[in-house]
Amino acid sequence: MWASSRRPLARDSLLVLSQQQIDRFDRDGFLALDRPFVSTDDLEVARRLIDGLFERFDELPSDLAYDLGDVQLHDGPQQLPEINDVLRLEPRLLTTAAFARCRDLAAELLGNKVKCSFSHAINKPSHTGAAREWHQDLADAPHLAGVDAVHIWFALQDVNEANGCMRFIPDDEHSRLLPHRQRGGSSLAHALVADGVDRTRAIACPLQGGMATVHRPMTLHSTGPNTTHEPRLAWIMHFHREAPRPLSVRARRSLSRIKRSLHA
Ligand SMILES: O=C(O)CCC(=O)C(=O)O
Ligand code: NI
Repeated sequence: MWASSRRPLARDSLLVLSQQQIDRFDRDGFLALDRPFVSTDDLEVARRLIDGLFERFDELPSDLAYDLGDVQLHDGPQQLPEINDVLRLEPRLLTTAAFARCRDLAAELLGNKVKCSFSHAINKPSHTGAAREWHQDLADAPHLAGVDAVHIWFALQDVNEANGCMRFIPDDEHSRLLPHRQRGGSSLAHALVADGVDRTRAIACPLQGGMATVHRPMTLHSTGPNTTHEPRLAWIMHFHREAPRPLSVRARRSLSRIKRSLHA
């Protein structure tokens, strides 16, 4: 059992961010939500689907399922198994309350209709010394610089510093994309690690299952080892603002008619 207690969802848990939370996100580049925003039952549904994917880890294509630890592709026990494109591999995730609530959360922060551009899951097996070291997600996708996006790290069980919760370094006016190198300086590693990180400002974000942290692609973050007896699982969703749909020919003609009549 991953959640420490059964929690029905109170009506007032339905998420509406306060202005203070939105301002904090804008200032720091991250936000830890302070209460679960899905019921324990809905959390279990999502957890079961992600668990099912990790049970099939060895059968999944190796370009989607691999180790974020020292060596990306290898047989046997994995240090930090990651599965990419989970919505394509397990489309039932799209119908979960967790997905709907995370999309609402992204829409609140981005202030518009949003699209989930990427989604992955990371397992931290019990008693793994492997940390996901400091990095900026933008280093993996520098072509997305300037895109208004939020990355939601949804906790599938209670997380804290003992099992590897998220830690962030607040953005400031000096924030920029730092140089990154492959983990351990090894060409066999997939994970990128940032150089020159000032860890003294790091903030750990313990969460109950069903809560989430949100961060910007530029915000520095890491997770520590999992020293507990249970694996630590997270489902991560990247949302960006949906581009406005181009107007249809008919709509463009009507618009021109209206403009002409205004200037007539
Ligand atoms: O779950 C982890 O250990 C790392 C997650 C992460 O780096 C991310 O969500 O961008
Ligand atoms: Ni990351």
